[in-house]
Amino acid sequence: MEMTFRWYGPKNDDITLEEIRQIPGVSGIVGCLMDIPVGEPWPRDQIKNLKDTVEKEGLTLKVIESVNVHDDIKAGLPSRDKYIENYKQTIKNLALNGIKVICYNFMPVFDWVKSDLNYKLADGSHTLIFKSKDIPNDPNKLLNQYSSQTGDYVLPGWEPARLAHIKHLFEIYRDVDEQKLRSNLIYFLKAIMPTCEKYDVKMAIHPDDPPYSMFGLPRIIKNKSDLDWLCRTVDTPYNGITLCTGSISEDPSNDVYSIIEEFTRRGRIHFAHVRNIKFISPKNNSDFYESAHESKYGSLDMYRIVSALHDNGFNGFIRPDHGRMIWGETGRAGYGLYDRALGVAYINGLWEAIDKR
Ligand code: CS2
Ligand code: MN
Repeated sequence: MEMTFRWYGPKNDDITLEEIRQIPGVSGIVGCLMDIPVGEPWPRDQIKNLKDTVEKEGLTLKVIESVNVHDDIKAGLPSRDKYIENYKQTIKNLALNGIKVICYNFMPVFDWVKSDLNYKLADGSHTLIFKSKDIPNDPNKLLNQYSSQTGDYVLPGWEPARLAHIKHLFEIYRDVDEQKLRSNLIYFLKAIMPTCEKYDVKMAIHPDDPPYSMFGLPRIIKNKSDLDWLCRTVDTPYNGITLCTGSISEDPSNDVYSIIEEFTRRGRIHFAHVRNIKFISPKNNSDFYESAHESKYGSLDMYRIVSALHDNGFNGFIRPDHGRMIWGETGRAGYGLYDRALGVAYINGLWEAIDKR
């Protein structure tokens, strides 16, 4: 496995590459070009710039998170073919700069949903929390709340400029149920797979977060059978998975350990997001917050998670996922330096111990 760390780029992240390179055991950056509007092809020179910047610090750039998929593709509009061509161009341009894995998701309109990005835990740290009763019916309310909590940062999937057209976005999904969304995903994958194969770039879909419908919009990457369907329907290793332990586990009926075992064995997990979550109360049993990475702080057994990857031959990229804000740090929700660095050290420690068993 190769340990990586997500970085939003010089203009969109307070954390520097100099800081990241000092985290023991991190060799790769998971990067992105935040400023390219969704659907536009990523220019080769801008990718090269990013790669050069990362490599100057002695780090590698082999994973992109995310190349977002335009809503016209997800909704299956006639204009999707144009956006698919752009996506293929982006894959090619990334490949020519050494990128091996592209993380993306197929959630309509939004990326992840939480009810509060700055929830204070008993130890004084701050974290992301999901309480179903605090999710407003109107996503605009959530957008306003996020904007007030994130300051200058733009949350991927919650870009105010794109969501200015939120009515239109909901409109285009009016007749899109799970079945339609599935066929639109397959249409997209079948169209891009030849490019992925030719340029040796693996696609890695991120599970829906949370893994159930939000705001009446369909979600289709929620559990083991969805992942199985995805892998069987477009049956090539280039059609793979970003296994996000937190997102998958947010549905308490998902067994994250057996999902990791199965899809690692099948060679379909190219990228792993390893984080812990803590279910809050037995009554509302899908409410949770994002805890420290260590097993005892959350509801997941991180030893079992890392063992499931290790013992089934995982050789892809891995990163800690969201971290809490600790030691007075402020910044991009979920993406501070300190707690994610602790996550790296912990995952690397588990890996070494398992490896020497
Ligand atoms: C990420 C996702 O921050 C996060 O939770 O895991 O936003 C992820 O980057 C996207 O869903 C992938 O497209
Ligand atoms: Mn994730």
